Amino acid sequence: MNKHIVLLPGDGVGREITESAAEVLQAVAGDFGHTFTMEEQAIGGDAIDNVGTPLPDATIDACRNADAILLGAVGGPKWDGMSADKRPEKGLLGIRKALELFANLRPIKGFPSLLHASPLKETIIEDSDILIVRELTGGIYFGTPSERRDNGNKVVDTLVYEREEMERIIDKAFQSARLRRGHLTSVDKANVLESSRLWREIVEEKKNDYPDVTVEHMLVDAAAMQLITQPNQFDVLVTENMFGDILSDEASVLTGSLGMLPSASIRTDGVGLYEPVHGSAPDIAGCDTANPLGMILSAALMLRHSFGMESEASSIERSVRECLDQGYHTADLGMNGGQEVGTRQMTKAVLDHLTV
Ligand code: GGG
Repeated sequence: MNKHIVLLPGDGVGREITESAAEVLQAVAGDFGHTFTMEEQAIGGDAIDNVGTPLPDATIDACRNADAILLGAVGGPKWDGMSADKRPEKGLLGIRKALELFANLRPIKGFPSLLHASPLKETIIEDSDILIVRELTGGIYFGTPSERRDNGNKVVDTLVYEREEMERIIDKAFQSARLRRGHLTSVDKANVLESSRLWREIVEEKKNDYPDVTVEHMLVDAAAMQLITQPNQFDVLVTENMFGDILSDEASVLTGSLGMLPSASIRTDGVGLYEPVHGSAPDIAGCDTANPLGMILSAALMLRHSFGMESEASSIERSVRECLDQGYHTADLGMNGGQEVGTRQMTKAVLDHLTV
């Protein structure tokens, strides 16, 4: 197959890890007889510096015409003082919105050889396997007004959701649960928020369409606690934008490091965007110490979800598992023993362990 991929390295460690993923993808293309053409475009702080806006039109156009998009990370203290429309994160939120990528799938899958690296190793399960389905294009990250008033002493953010925005993500979560262990946990704050009460009503309506899926509701504060204390009760967890952002970062402790988590941002059809859950880690940018595995695993998700290349995706995931089993680890994984390696060496290890 011939596929065209847009690379959006972004800021901080984004460039290093995007290069790693691109190399792995080219190796997989060679192994399986595909041709992947790749084109780089600017986003985030990188785009602000070079073009004056976090999301240039050329980036949106290229993404619209691509078969899939791989994004590194955006943000950094360099742009902290910028006005709201000149912040790197505006580029990330903007591309998700422009492409209507409303469903963010964040698989939380443990690698057995990393379990001892987690600060919660006493409570986690050997084979943690949770899918967090996060609504990605609505809620408080997008509502207007979002501004300062009274000389900056009063702030307003706005949480808006349309019923349809909730319905489509809840449907996606039910469909995902049906393909997994058949259990859906819907997370909200229905004791306080009107938006959560509508969310809960919709889940109740929808559950009649999915009789093979068991459903429970959980308040977000309880979910935050139980993700850590009883993670094995969860199969698919669905929630709105901000709750999903926070809970999925929290859930990363189950895998040993935020650096391990991939994500897919998709719509019902059309192009998908794949990125690691972690941010730009500006403190280690350019140091060759960033963990590239969240990004490499995002490339595997891309092969599976956007291109239907199951064997190719599995070959990457197998290689990552093999590398970790052999003790290769980046500094964030905090393992005792084995070989601590940098971004480049970890990428090379993954390349070396690829099998068809
Ligand atoms: N690769 C993820 C990334 O760059 N995260 C930074 C960020 O702005 N996150 C907010 C979000 O994912 O909504």
